[in-house]
Amino acid sequence: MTTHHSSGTVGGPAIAQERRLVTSIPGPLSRELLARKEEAVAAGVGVALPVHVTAAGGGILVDADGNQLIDLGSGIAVTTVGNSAPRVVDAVSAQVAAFTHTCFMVTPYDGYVRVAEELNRLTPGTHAKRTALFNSGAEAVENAVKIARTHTGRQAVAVFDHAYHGRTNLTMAMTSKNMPYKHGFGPFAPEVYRAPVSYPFRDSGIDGPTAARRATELIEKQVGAKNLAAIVIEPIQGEGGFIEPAPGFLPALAAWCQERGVVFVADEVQTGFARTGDLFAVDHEGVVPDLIVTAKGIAGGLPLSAVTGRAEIMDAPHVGGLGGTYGGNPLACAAALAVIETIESDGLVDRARTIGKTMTERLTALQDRDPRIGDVRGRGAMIAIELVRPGTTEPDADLTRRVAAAAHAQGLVVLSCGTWGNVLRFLPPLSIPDHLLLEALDVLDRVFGES
Ligand code: PLZ
Repeated sequence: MTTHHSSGTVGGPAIAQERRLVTSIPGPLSRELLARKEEAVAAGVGVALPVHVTAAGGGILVDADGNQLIDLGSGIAVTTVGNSAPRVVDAVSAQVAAFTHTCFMVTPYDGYVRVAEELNRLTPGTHAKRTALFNSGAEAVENAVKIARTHTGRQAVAVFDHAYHGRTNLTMAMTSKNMPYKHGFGPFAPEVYRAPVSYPFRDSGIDGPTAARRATELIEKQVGAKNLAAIVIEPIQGEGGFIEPAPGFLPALAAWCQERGVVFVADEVQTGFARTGDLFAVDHEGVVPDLIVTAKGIAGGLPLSAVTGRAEIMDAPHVGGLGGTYGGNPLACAAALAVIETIESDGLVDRARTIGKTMTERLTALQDRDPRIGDVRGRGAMIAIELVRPGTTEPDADLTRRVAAAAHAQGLVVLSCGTWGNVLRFLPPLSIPDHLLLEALDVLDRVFGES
């Protein structure tokens, strides 16, 4: 059996697994593309690092100028199995030659049903399950809410501070951060209520069950459990800053939901599919959600998302009530089946844990030397550092921007996140070889020293 992360060349194109800078970043051809982008693409669509990518694989992005950058972003936690992962390339190539689309609601096909079977098998819990497929994370979150509402006959939805659930109208309402996601885009969907989350770095001393009680008491007072269709929560908040709740928070919320007939929905769009060193982040504490929402890493870069959960909840909407033209497109389903096979055959859940251990050790050592790193957190290949003024919890977004820019200039793709924009997050593809991961951490060390 081949372990793709240890080979020298991975991905569709054989890309040498080395960082290489032959121009400044972005180089002249990347700048040319950026100029065209500014003329042709709506200004609202921003870009974090304007390099003109021409190929990618393993832990490397190649740009038009011939630079090779180390990828610590995975296209925001999508290419978990690597870019153009071999099995994905083979499966999608075979599918594209066979047929590209029928619309599952018109004439069904095997790939959709197999993805549903696999998700029913892999997601937490041994109860009878059903799955419905969609295109984007936001679309799947919206459908989870539709399903929870028909099942319960209730309308209210509870979400959390720092939550991110998408950019569609309902999911904008569910997302907490105004800029850039919501500003000027209202009015937003009604019946969405926000509760405080557990954020150990900022509410130290409040344990998980106490934080859960704080949230559920607020929901009981302001909404009423009998009006509540669902609680929707990211087990580790992604865009909000990789906020990992204190132990016991998620189990207490899930138990509260169960006692009151509230549908407990885990949004595992960013945390799912081996990313956190478990197949799903809720597995860490043995939490079994009623519904689980997946996307991103599920299909190696092809657009696919899913809602999976208890059969009696999933089957509540009337026949014809769920769907969409492209949901569960044959190419995306072929990719998802190849992703699942890759995760299982290549031991990628363990690989994520190893990557997490390496990153956490090195970043904690850096934190010991640099008091501007207030917190190192996350699990598996989903690790972040929160940057603050030394000795305080006052966010330092400026330093975060400077460090990210300096890392980019050194050929390191890092992303920022967090309500205050002061969190640097690291989401390497699990196909990154060790030497590249270590080099990336060396570069970060140096960049911090100089910023
Ligand atoms: N739920 C937990 O992380 C997407 C957003 C990038 P879509 N996160 C990346 C951006 O700025 O638009 C996300 C997520 C969680 C839902 C979503 C939404 O997934 O596939 O982007 O719709």
